[in-house]
Amino acid sequence: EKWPRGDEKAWKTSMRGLDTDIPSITKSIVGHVQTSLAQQAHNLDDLGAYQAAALSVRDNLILNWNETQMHYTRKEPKRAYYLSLEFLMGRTLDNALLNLGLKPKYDDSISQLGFRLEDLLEQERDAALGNGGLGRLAACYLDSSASQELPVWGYGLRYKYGIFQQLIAPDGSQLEAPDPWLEHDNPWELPRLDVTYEVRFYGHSERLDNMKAVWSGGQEVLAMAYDTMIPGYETKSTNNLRLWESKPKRGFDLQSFNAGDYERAVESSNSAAAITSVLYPNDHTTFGKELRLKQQYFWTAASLADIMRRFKNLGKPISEFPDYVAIQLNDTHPTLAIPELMRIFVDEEDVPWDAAWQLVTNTFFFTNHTVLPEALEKWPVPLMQNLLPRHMQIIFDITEIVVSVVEKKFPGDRERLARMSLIEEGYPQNIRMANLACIGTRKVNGVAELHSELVRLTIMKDFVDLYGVSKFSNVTNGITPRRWLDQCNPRLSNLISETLKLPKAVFLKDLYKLEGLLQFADDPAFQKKWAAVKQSNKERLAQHVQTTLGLKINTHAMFDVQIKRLHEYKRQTLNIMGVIHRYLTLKDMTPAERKKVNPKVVLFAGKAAPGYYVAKLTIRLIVNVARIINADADTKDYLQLYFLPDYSVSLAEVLIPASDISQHISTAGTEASGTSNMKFCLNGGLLVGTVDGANIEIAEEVGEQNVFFFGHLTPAVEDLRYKHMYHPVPVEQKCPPLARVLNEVSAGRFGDGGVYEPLLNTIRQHDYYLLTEDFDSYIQALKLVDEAYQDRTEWIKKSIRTTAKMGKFSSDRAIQDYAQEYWNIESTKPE
Ligand code: GL4
Repeated sequence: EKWPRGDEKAWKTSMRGLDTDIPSITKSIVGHVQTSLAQQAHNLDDLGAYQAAALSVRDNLILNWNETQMHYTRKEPKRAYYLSLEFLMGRTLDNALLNLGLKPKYDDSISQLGFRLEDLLEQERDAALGNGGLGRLAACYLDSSASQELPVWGYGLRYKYGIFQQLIAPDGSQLEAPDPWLEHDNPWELPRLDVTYEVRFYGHSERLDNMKAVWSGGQEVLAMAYDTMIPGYETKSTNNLRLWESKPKRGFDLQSFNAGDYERAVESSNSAAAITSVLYPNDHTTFGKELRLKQQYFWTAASLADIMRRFKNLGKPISEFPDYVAIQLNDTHPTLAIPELMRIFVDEEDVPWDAAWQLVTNTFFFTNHTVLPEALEKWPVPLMQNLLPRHMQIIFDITEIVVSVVEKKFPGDRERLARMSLIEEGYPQNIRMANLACIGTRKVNGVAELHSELVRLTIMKDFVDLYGVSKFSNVTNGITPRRWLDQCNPRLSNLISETLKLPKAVFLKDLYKLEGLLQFADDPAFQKKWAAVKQSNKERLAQHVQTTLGLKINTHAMFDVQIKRLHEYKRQTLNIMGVIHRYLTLKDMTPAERKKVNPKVVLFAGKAAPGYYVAKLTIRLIVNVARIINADADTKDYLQLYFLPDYSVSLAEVLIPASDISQHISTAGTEASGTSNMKFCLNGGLLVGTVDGANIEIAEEVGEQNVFFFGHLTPAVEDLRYKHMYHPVPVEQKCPPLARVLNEVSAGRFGDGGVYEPLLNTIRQHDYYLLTEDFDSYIQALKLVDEAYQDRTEWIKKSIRTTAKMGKFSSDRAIQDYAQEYWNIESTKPE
């Protein structure tokens, strides 16, 4: 091949490689201090040193990233694209160092320069472009894809503001502040000024013959790419997460400007930038806001244009599109990609409608993440009609496909047809995005066995009847052991490596290797080391709470943790009622009796959606109960309660390794999977939980004797709710201990008499999430937890056995499942 330009030798001798020895690392860091930051040694603070170190690490990432992308371009493998509105990445520096294998060297180099790596890591702000489990799952999947050298790219939005910062007001309630995470330069992204696409909104669509149309007019905005490098663990393979930012197509609207309407000209630029300004802070609820629909289309249109351009560069016939492209829809948020790809094929590429539909349905895959009805996306037809007139036509045309296949298989079954239609009748009519996502994709999956079964039995039942069951399967979620074992719990990772006599890389790449720990579970010397690691993690957390909140935690107590979004179905209310019950029980005891009680620290963290009144009231209750309990001299040695504000990925990394027991106590059938349950167990924490989501599969792996299960099972839930509705029984009768707790709260024992009534009434009245049904068995389970903890050796054995059996829950396993059973892609790496 001919060298493209200039003096080949000049190029080749000047190309730099990775900085992998300490002197070049130090040189690179200092170089960034001098030039990129224009600072000097004498006034460099931790933040500056972090930035210089990050820029130096980024240089290494970029070199690997370039090679990987060039390799993909040359090799032309089939690629998979993960479309997610949320990527909850957390911090990057530590992960990049681990994956590059350069952590010890950077550590040395940074010490030489007079800083501590640990301090620099703390300077980094979380990239918090997600709400909770769904967004964090996407981040774990990117790590696993790169680590397994799979050609997978993520596509999302570059929100200017991530999930809000949570503050606690003096009265205990949640306040929200914006999260300007880009305030300091973000060293982990590359702006791609040359990668831009125009995205149209509004206007009108004129139908031509052959099912085609011309969409014109309206407003056009620009999508510009920002690329984030995703390094694989111990491999050169470095994938890409491409996030789109919206920009006005022109700085101002020339026409309005010439007309002397300056305000209007500037306004158009404001509205374009608004599209990617903020992450919607709702988990499990949809609000039907036009701006959210704009986000969804903006993102899917830019991503598909980009995918299409890459495909066209291959020079293959369009009929081979699904041989080169697989697209995973992370929940229904990117469902507009289905009509958008139809629009591209039919209107722009002249593919006949039926052939286009074949291609589309062979390209997409859909993951459902919840069966809660309030999370099922529906968009009003008039809104869609106005914003995306061409897509509305296409959705109506796809509806015709549904009608004809259902008519053929179930002639005359009008009710079935009404349920399955993409259009829900009403005023206004609504578009059912889950139905569209189902019929427009090759496969639909849930995220844990029970959840996938519920998907088949409930929201997708009619579609199972239509397509057969094989279209609907399961991929149980997973977590990356790099972040959720080695990074967050280096002591445990070291102990495992030393005990198994294996380099860390062996079990961090093949988590089933942890099974080797089983043979050490009964070894007293190992048990002692295991317990010492837990203890030091508890002290690390206590230190963190001390410095951030000024609170003193009893590190000799059992740590009982519930950290997740605040939601009625997750039942933080059950937990706080249990805490109050424990407090009242302690108060009833004599001092001598108390001395026999297992001391416990209960920790909560989590954000509530800003508009979710009952969830916010729960936070307020927890904070105020904590104030009373922690100040009570009778009980404070036996029970402490904390609500840690502003839960984040980084906070989870400190909390999870410190937990003895964690709570996963959703009403059976409501938590699709849960992923923090896996993280706790991987770090040797035990679970108290309901028979729900991935708790079930965790128990299958670790043995039911190592999980504290309680509560009604999924099949009972529907009947119980029915009874509650039509034959309500007062709490006083059904569950006296719970009634006592509710009455104490009502009576103002924890202050604010009266303000909690709306929360308490959710339990006294419908009790949709069945707290009154599960309270007794919950308290019983907690009692078993206490008893088990008293026998510390037995407890440590349980803890070791739990960690040992977590192999299944590596996201490497999950992503392999997607790669093989869904996307049909293969590993490939640069030489
Ligand atoms: C969620 C589920 O609630 C959670 O159980 C699951 O682990 C996660 C990832 O699959 O997806 N669904 C929604 S919506 N938010 C979630 O976190």
